[in-house]
Amino acid sequence: PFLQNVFNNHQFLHSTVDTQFIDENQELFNLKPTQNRAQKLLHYLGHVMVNGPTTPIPVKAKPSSIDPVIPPGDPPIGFRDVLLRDGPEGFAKAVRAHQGLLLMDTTFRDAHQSLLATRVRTHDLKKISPFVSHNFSNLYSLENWGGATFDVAMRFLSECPWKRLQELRALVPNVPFQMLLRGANAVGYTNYPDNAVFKFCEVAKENGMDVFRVFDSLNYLPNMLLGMEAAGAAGGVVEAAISYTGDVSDPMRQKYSLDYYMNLADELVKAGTHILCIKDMAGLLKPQSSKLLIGSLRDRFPDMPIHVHTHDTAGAGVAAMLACAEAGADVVDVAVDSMAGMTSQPSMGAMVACTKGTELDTGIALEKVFDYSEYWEVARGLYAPFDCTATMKSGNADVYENEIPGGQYTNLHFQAHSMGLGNKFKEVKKAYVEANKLLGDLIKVTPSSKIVGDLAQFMVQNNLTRAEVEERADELSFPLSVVEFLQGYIGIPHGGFPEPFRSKVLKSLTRIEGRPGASLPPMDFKALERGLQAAHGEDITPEDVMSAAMYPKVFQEFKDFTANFGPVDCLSTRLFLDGPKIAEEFEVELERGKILHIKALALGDLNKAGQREVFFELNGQLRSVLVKDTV
Ligand code: 3PY
Ligand code: ZN
Repeated sequence: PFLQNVFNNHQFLHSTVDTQFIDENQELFNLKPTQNRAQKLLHYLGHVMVNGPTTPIPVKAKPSSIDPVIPPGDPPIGFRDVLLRDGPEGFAKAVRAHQGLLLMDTTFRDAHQSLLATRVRTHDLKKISPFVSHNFSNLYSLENWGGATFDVAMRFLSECPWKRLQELRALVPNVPFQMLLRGANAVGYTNYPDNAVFKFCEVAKENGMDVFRVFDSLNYLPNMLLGMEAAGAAGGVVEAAISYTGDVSDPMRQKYSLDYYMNLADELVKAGTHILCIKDMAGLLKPQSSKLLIGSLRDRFPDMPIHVHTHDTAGAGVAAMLACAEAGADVVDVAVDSMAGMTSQPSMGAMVACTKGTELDTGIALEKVFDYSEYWEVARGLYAPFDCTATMKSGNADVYENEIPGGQYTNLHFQAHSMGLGNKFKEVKKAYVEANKLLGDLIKVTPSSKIVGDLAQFMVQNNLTRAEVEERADELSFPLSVVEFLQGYIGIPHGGFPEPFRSKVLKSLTRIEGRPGASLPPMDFKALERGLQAAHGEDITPEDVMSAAMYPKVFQEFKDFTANFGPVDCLSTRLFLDGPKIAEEFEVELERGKILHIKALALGDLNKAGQREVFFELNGQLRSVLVKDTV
């Protein structure tokens, strides 16, 4: 604007001013791109047209060119109304008293975390939200936040995870929102100071979160209790989740026996959880083990609502969830059909159909599930470049052996294939089993699963057997995550650390005693806020402070991106990923009622500075942006 004013200045135009100063100080013209939001958006689109998407694309498929259609409907009262009226205790009572089986829909979080590398954007979630609110008002909850979504939103989608929460909340007032909280790790991969976990929950609750599923990747009770306290203090529904591994119905698998789970459940109930969850992150529950575990929990805690989470990796998800429901579970997790199966959750349509007319009837109309599924089938096409089905064609019952969590199973499969070594996946899975044994047979879920995965890849890369790793433990350079795990950075595993392996690896390195977060100094949020204001300007919100508290570097990069390209969340997913075609005309709603009409006109030739000029028509006016060609 300053320059525009100068160039439009009457005296300047008629050369009646001395411009020598400008001539001699050309660095004055090294300005950042204009602050105009529309111009920034053109800059982003030009960038994508010249260089491709800013989010890494694993697969060479193009996003589908068909935009999903939103079916119509009207919103009735849901469980969130019960929660707002009666508080977390009243909500838990209503859930337990409910006749029939309740469902949590994971489509907005775990399903796309497991199948589409967590890439689903707020844009596509928002479009279908009114339909969910109107037609699935009897869901126990909609899982739409936490886990990997927080990090990926900023890192790869260049959008604010808090804004997603706020916008979805406005569109879905009646269904409780659920998030996955990694206990003392909040939404990160490592322990945070206690006050950061408390503050995070407080801000999440204020922004519309209702149910906090709290787990710890080692089922380490002190970490779980910390997360539960934080969620409870924020006024949220506390859903303490026991991560499930092994097989309670197998007498040969006694490390994680029925007693182990019952004792842990006792502690969590004693600690005041509102809901008790079994989190079967790898999909290991078979009908037989479901019956035994859920039946025993139901007998021991007749008044406690029980919620079960699973993945369908082996293909037995529906059978297992039916067995859980028959054994007394109140709620099970499903994803809409077109986003279900394989490493995702079992199919909503299948659960609804299989319980129809029985005591477990979900009360959900199957035709609505079909419509919902149709939306997602088309929406999923937009994410073809990230879809695991590009390389993975089926689930696999070998998960009962390797116990790899759903999301990680997809990641490892993809990594093996992208190295051009499809058959390496089998080797990685075998190494995963061996790495798990080396580390003492762990509960495996983020972040402990990553530690086992890192060790497995280390073994494959260096062609090492378990015996060789054990023997040479004092001389090998292990991945940092493995060393830090052995130091006690994420807590203490059930049964303690493996010896002599631990001592051989650590030698004189420090060992953390007890709960890692207890020894971390509290985070200074005021100082953090001041630092952010100095770096990014005054309009730093409490939500921004929490984003930076969780992911300082990712947040900074996100803010830098936005300063350059503006908020790109208003772009449709195909435009975001692929940019417009030449001569394509489209509309972008910058904010409610503020619509830009854009036409992509042409891509200029490469200039000497390695840039291209990209020409657009913006609301009828010619505009261009200069983009560095990095391809
Ligand atoms: C996560 O922590 O993101 C998970 O989904 C664990 O199952
Ligand atoms: Zn999961």
